[in-house]
Order: sequence, then structure tokens, then C-alpha cells
Amino acid sequence: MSSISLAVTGAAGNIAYALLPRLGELLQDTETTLSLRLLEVESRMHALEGVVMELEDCAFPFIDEIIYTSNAEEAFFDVDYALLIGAMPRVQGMQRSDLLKANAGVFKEQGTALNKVADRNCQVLVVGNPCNTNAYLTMRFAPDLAKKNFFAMSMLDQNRAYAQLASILDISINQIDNLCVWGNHSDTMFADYFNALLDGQPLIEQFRKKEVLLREKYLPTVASRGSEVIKMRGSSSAASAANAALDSMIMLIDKNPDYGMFSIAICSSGEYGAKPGSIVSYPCQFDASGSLSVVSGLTHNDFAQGKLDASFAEIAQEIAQVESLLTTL
Ligand code: NAX
Repeated sequence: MSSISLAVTGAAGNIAYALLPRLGELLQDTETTLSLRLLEVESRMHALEGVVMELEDCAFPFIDEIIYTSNAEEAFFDVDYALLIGAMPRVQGMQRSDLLKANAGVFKEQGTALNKVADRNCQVLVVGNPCNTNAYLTMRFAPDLAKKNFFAMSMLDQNRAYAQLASILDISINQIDNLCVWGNHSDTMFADYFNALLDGQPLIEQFRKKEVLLREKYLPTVASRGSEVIKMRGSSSAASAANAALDSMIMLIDKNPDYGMFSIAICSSGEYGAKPGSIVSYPCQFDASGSLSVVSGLTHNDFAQGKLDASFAEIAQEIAQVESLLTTL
């Protein structure tokens, strides 16, 4: 009988509400149980208590215990995985620098707490935006944990890319492989159709004549999908974000090379020209020993390389901005 302990922050928020009842999907067998730690800000503890009541009412046999708290050290104590969803939202009239600063405070505190009390092999996936920079901050303030264990989520962008590519080219999602997202989780990210496969063959070779459509429709549609959902729903993606967070967590827990190439933002060693030490979305894959690395040997034409460079530069610039804000915290 094994047990996984998982902390989820922002646990009374919209994404968590869609995610928590699906946590059973993370478990490989019926023997594994889950110790759940839910973190919220003090003012949302009442709402969180309601969420906990609902989880209890699901009578999930795999849930060992649920600890809910507004104390980061209590939530992160000895955890194997931390899913950092909670973040300061951008409110109307707020400058991006104010958002970065507010979140710098949150992720500095959470990185510090993880450093102090989490399991030394804890894996941390950041969803709360701006997720690449927030993951960078968490890692920066958790120097005793390995840098390779910090991630930001780009799976939602990947899932959006699969769905849009299939729809625009009138093919099935099942026919596509190796479609990955590079760079920042922002509208500069690049959903690389050049390295994608269709039925195991380079997709672009079969759709050369549609390249204008791919550049002018597919790429902007994927990049602006989050804003479009906000326009229609009145709030940001929650069900699809929860779904992508579960997809990412399954990868991190299973470490299965058979899943092939998938998108996740990891601490860069400078692969493909990104700033070393920044958190960058790349095509990644597990090897047979369960170690995750950036897929090497992919090639980019000038157009694609330009997209990558722009997104890598944006990440580096956000890091520089947040580093200067840290001195004022
Ligand atoms: P909600 O506003 O519904 O929930 C966020 C929750 O986080 C709130 O209950 C809030 O009290 C809590 N929170 C804030 N600061 C906290 C702290 N220091 N410790 C613990 N909890 C804290 O937002 P939701 O829709 O759940 O989205 C959460 C985050 O995900 C946002 O930053 C959002 O921008 C981001 N997203 C990231 C995506 C991605 O692909 N990486 C896509 C979806 C989403 O936009």
C-alpha cells in the first residue's frame, strides 16, 4: 500500500473546484492512497471548508486524510507534490508590474515554506499566473530542492493546440503526435506545428499548401484562446485548466517514456537558446530510468526560431523585472 501526499493551493478557487473531484485519475492502482493538503488565504477558509465537505461527500476510498489550512508550512509539510494554483488575480486597472509584485510576495513565501518543510524530492507544478515567472520565484526561494523538480504548466496550451490543429485541418486529434508548445505561458508561446506528426509522418509535408492558414489562423487562435474563453464565460478557463493540470501531474507521477513528447515548462539549461535558469516550456520526454529531459535535435526554420526567440526573451525580461521588484518586497 503506497501513499502520495499532495498539496493544492488556491483550493477554494475555480480551477481547484474542477480538479479536486478528479484526483483519483492520478493514482496508478487501487492500492495507492492520497493525503491531501489544501491551502487558501485566511479570508477564503470558510469557502474552503465547504469544498472539503463536498469532497467528504464524494466518499472517495483513496483519500486518506484532508488537511486544510492557511498556513503554507502546514500545507507543505513532507509533501511529495505541490500543485500551486492559487495566485493573486489581476484586477481591473492593475499594471502588470503590480501583478508581478503581488505574486512575487506569494511565491517567495511558498518557495521558502517548501524549502523548509517539503519532502526533499518534492515536485512542484505552478499553474497560477504568470506561471513561468512564479515557478522561477518558487524555485529561487527553495534552494535546497533540486531545480529539476520545478515546473510550470503549458499543457493547457498544448491541448488547445491539438484541438485547434485538428479542427482547422479537418483531421482527428488521434492522428496527431509531437505537437508541443515552446516558451512562455502567454500569447508569445509557440505551438510548433513544424515538428508535429500526422499518422507518424511530418504533418507539415502533407499540409504545405495550408501554411498560411496555420500561421494566420491556427497560431493566433491558440495564443488568444484563454482571452476568448474569458470573454465568453466571464471568467478564465477552469475545467480545461484543471484537466491540463491533471494531465501534467499524471506525467510527473507516472514518469512513463511511452507517453512520448509533451509540453511542460522546466528549468532551462539554455536548450535552444533560452536563458539558463529560466522556466521555459519545451517538448520533454521521460527516459526508461524516469528522468525527464528536453527533446534534443528538433529543428526550426527562421519563422519558428523567431517565435521561440521572442518568447524566450519575454521570459528573460519578466525575470529581470521580478528580480528588481524583489528588492522592494
Ligand atoms: P480563482 O480566483 O477562482 O482562485 C484562486 C484562488 O487562489 C482563490 O481562492 C484565492 O483566494 C487563492 N489564493 C490567492 N493567493 C493565495 C495564496 N497565497 N495561497 C493560497 N491560495 C491563494 O482563480 P482560478 O480560476 O482558480 O485560477 C487560478 C490561477 O490559474 C490564476 O492565476 C489563473 O490566471 C491561472 N491560470 C493558469 C493557466 C495555465 O495554463 N497556466 C490557465 C488557467 C488560468 O488562467
